[in-house]
Amino acid sequence: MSAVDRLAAVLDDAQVGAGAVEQPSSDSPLDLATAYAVQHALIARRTARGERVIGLKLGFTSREKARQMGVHDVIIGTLTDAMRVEEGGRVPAGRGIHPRVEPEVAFLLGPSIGDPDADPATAIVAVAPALEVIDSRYRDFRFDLGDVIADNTSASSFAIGPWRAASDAGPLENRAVALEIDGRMVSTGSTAAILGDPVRAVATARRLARAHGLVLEAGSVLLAGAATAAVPLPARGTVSATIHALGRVAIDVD
Ligand code: OOG
Repeated sequence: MSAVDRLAAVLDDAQVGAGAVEQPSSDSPLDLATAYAVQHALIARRTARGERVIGLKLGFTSREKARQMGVHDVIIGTLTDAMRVEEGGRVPAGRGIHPRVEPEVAFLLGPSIGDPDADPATAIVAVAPALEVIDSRYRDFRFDLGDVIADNTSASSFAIGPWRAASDAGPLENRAVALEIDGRMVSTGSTAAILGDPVRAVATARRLARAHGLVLEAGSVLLAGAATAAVPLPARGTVSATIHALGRVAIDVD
């Protein structure tokens, strides 16, 4: 087994068994190409078990998130159908290692995503509020850039609220975002925190996907990255994200 496959197996087992592992960087840092190769090998293990890739996600598109984690480059990860929780659905709190939750904007992409000459914004078919549960497989939720890329950007699960057609969603560049737990406000922000305008996530994802061998195709979901710092997922309760004039999405943790 190659070093890449070995690390993918360690991270995969850590996710399945909900046990934290040592950061590869504590030995020697992974370069970008190796880190993405590990992520690909990790996803190949999941698809071999029957999971289907349904989209991509960006990480560290907001300064607040980058500051929280001490990492400064935008990264890209892979979403599978097994990570998706139905809107209003249940997330078992005990399944993760040290899960956190963050409010996001989700995009549903259409055919022009495959056209390199098309304006990336025209690839957005629909927009929705989303919640992402992240759960680093590393001890103490600590990592460097290579570590977190290899760990599929901490992706754990996500829920997407009602889709709204892009044609009537209006400009997204400065909408209030609220994260609530059982009706208590735990975090607030603006969609402006996501690359200045979350629509920019499409061009960024296209560039990163091309650079690192990921596929962004019509029908894919794209999570644009968190609008606020992440908060610990509660042991139980209702977590919701609301984006002004776009909608609300909730999950039940128990
Ligand atoms: C990495 C994932 C970051 C985001 O939205 O910025 C991310 C992490 O913080 O563990 O998904």
